[in-house]
Amino acid sequence: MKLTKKIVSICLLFTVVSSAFSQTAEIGKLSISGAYSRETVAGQTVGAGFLKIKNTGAADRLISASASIGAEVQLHTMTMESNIMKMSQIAAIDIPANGSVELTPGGMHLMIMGIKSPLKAGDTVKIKLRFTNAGEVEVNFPTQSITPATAHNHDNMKM
Ligand SMILES: [Cu+2]
Repeated sequence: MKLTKKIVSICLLFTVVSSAFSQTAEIGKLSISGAYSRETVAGQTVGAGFLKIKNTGAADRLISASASIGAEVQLHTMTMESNIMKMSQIAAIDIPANGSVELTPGGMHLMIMGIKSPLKAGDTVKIKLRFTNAGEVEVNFPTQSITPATAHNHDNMKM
């Protein structure tokens, strides 16, 4: 007797998108991972970049960033002000000694100002980061869709 099991599983893919481009970079004692940017809609002149910086050395600071696709790249933070999220520019982002800093939607981020054409999912934005001690490094920021979650079904899988 043959037993066929019907397995239905739903996979929810949150911001995980594989890319042919490396989103990691190493400079000095810093290692950068999970860098990505978000797609923009027509007419939108700003874009955002997110990443994680891990530090295995002494304290450092991210002091500036630049990208050829935009007029300038600013360092931003988000704060809650009477229930409204407000963005403001900051001069630097501290990276603690033997610690890490994460730039995420809703928190600190890179703001690409004056983008020349919309960022599309699948594109890769190159952003140059400058640190006080570690120096300069260029990082690939693959552009991800702004859809928060993508669902797909694995139907009628036979086991
Ligand atoms: Cu911003």
